[in-house]
Amino acid sequence: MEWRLVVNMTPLLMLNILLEKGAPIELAELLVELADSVREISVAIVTTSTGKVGTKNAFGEEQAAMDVRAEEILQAHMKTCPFVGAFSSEELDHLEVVRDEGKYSVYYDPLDGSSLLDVNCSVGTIVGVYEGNEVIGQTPGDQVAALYGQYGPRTTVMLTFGQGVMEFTLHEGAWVLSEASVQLNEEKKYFAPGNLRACGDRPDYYALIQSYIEGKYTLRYSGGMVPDINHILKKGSGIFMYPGTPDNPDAKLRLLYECGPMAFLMEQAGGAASNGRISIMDLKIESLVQRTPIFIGGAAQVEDAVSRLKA
Ligand code: P6P
Repeated sequence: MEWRLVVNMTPLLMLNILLEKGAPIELAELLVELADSVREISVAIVTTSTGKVGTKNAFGEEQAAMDVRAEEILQAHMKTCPFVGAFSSEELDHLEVVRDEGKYSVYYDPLDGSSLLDVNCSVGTIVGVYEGNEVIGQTPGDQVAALYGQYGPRTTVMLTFGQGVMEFTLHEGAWVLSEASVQLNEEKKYFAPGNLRACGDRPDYYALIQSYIEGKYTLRYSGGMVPDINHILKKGSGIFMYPGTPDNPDAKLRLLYECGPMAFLMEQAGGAASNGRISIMDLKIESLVQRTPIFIGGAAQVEDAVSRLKA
């Protein structure tokens, strides 16, 4: 068994917490490696330009300097972690195989919401982990771990490996367990209505939004999926929505790099995630660039919303 050199107490502390919670050693090591990537990105974000670099990602979206820098940091960690066999990213157009004997493949959005950097809003990194190097044909329900890092006033990591959801907060370079068991309670009325433009083509979505307004729901939408989902997990309530339209039924958000990991985390916290017809966790992965509509949050709120929308 290959043990990593623990350069400081941080990895050991987080590693021990994950092992005590029942994580297999190789997966715990990988999660610590990913948390270390988040720590490095949190440092880079402060000094790297918020501007675009003139290149495009696999989805044809313009790349910010921090998209590229975050990708570099994650690739460096994925290439050194002995348990990673392959990885792919929202910034790549292929699966990067790093070692045939690797136990896991890793799929990430290195800097989700990078268009918010120039206005200094909170952004994040989203990661899903699968066993083996071949994810096509699997479902997000096959994930063995998922996490997101949020770069806000504080840097936090929300993670699961199937034993509930834990939050760690970066404190003076060290990861501290800040919430041992994140759970929804559905007591408050929050909503995060993404893709409001769809109301023009979707009278059902428009009617749903109207009902939240009439029901005096509190709007909590930042334009960043990570802070918007984090709001639901930390407040214990709410729904985030990003529907499709007749012209673009699959909408914008990516199954592998955004919706799948978020669905795993939300279900582990007692919530649910749907594409408007079935659970995101049951969607068959057919390509690395697959997109899906998403309705995610408290289970009752998701069920109610989906029942009132025409799939
Ligand atoms: P829109 C950010 O670009 C992102 O991928 C998610 O973080 C966010 O939820 C969504 O797109 C916002 O999309 O259409 O509101 O800009």
